[in-house]
Amino acid sequence: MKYKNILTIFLLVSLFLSFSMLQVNVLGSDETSALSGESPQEKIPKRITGKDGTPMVLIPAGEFQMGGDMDEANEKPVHTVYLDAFYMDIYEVSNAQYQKFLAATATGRDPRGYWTQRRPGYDRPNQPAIGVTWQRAVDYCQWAGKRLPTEAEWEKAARGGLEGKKYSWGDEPADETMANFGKYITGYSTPVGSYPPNGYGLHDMAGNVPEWCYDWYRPDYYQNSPQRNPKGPDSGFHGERVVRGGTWQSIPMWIRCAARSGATPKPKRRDLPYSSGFRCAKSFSD
Ligand SMILES: [Ca+2]
Repeated sequence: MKYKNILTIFLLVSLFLSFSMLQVNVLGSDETSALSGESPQEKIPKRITGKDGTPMVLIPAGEFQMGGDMDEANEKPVHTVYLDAFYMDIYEVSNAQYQKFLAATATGRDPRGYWTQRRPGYDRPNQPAIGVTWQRAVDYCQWAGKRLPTEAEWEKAARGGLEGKKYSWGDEPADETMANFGKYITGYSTPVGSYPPNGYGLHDMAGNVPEWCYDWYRPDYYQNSPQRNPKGPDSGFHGERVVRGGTWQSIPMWIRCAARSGATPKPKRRDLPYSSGFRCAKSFSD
């Protein structure tokens, strides 16, 4: 009888330990992710916080289909691209964050800006910074221990893990519940994160403010771009850098994941209200 009791206790303890280990595994899979294809044993965090205090999410390593097969020649051909794992800012950089950068760096101010002056419609702290030159965006990212995303990284992130879909949420038509777009006359940018996230948890990859990428812009780049970790051509068409995602003014066509455009890195003052904001990326290996 005594022997039976000991055996029962032993079995109960074993069951409890097995259950606990199962729970640890399940919890662990929510917080970390295997670096697919490279080192299945290695666990890396799915979310991190950048030096500027903003959350970033892991975009896993792997292939995706880049480009579009609509009428736009600069999106063709659709081609397979492999990217190493990287982190992407969940939100566009806000006025408040950009202000912190200006205050913390030698520059201290940016006379071109829409963040230090009262500009009704654009100047709230949680609205995205706009009118940022490409170089200032690069400087901000560096200050925050990050970098601008490449065009390929931006598009993979925008697709949110979906393949061959038109928008960051899928093929459903764009409407006012999904993104800030189509408000050409009366609209403004909205506070970052006002619309639902995509499959990777990223907000405003469609519309709100357009976003600088690292690459020079060339309409024909996809004809001969590298298959692994492309970083853009050596020079830009009319000296332009890539801008992605469309704006609060865009028609649906221009907030598609594949839609490409370029802009002069240092916009003219009169174009500032319509020029770019940005978000940062970070290599997993950094
Ligand atoms: Ca955007």
